[in-house]
Amino acid sequence: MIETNKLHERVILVGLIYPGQGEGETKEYLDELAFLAETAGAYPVKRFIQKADLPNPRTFVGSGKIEEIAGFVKDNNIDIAVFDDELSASQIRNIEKILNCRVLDRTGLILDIFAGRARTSYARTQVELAQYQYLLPRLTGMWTHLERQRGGIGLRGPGETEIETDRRIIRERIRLLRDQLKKIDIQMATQRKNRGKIVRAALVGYTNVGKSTIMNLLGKTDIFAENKLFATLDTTVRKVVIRNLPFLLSDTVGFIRKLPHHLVESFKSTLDEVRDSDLLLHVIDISHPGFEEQIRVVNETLLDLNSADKPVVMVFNKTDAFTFSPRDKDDLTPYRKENYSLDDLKKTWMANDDKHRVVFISAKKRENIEDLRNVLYQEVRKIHITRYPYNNFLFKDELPG
Ligand SMILES: Nc1nc2c(ncn2[C@@H]2O[C@H](COP(=O)(O)OP(=O)(O)OP(=O)(O)O)[C@@H](O)[C@H]2O)c(=O)[nH]1
Ligand SMILES: [Mg+2]
Repeated sequence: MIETNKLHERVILVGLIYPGQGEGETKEYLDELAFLAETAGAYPVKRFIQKADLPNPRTFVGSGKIEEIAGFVKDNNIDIAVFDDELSASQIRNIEKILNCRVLDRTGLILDIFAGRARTSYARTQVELAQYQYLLPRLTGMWTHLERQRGGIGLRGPGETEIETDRRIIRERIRLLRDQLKKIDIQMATQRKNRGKIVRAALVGYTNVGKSTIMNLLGKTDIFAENKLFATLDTTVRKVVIRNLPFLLSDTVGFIRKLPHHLVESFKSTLDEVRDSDLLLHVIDISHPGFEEQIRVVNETLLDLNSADKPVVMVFNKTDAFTFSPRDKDDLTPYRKENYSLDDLKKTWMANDDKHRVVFISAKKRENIEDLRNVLYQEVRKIHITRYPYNNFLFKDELPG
């Protein structure tokens, strides 16, 4: 769906600067939105930002701004205006009327990418459910979207009676998809149970941080890894053996800020893999300027998944791409984040402590992978020993005498 009809779609990005939000942060957010748009196959032409306490209830940005955007859209052949927050049905309707082009919000964009990425029927079912749940309250404003959805949806509006019929059809479809997913959930749970007591570790983290690359390194798999958001939608589980210690490692969908709640819900079964694991490998892209916020987002999502209390290994990846601006000797202004070198950072809260183990690696350049394997070995072993207290022959090389 993405490659064929969107390759050359020209989009503009629209975001608000909320009180307390810095310039750098705003840029990062729109960078991410641009990356999402590019991942969906579109070409971001220009960004519009406006300071506001809250989104304008009618048009998201103020009336002057929306007119300015309308002028730009008209003069520059813009196909879609993408907004960085979720829009209501009436906002979509109002804005479409003024801009005279398609309007998409962040959630809609993420759903589009997911739809293009879903490979297995299982992932497709989950995405379809999320799409319908998103569409239901927005039907009146969304007819242009329905029209352009290929496969799956294909409804047309915008007459009121049609909308009522559409609503009924969609509700019915949601019920059906939920039932289907329930059945799959049961199958998956059985599968997981059948894996027995073997220790389970899950790679978690923000999207595009290198989870699949690490999975491929450790699990000798060949998972699709690329510089796009949400390269992975389906969960892969592999048996990994470090020295003589076997465990299961799973790679799954990445998290992102403002991940729509119903999306998390529809991906419940995929994320059950995280819920059911004994150990988390929280992968972080340390070369990303917003990595600290990304850590926060991941931790919040883990909290949502009731998985915040599992043992965690923090894997700081992409050390090869890390850059910083060393501070001038005579510079007396306080240190800024950008002034920290990797060695400085390692002395901050990122230092190893009892609560979490920390490793710095470059999966791409294969640097420090032995460190990662050692830490994994130790952490898996701790859990393994509690499971198989009489089976410690595995570790006889480490027993005294
Ligand atoms: N510079 C650098 N790039 C890396 C490193 N590890 C992974 N990458 C690149 O980062 C991009 C994303 O890698 P993936 O492994 O697909 O990331 P992911 O976390 O699985 O992403 P999603 O599945 O989209 O959530 C790819 O272009 C990788 O080649 C690294 O250590 N250094
Ligand atoms: Mg991946």
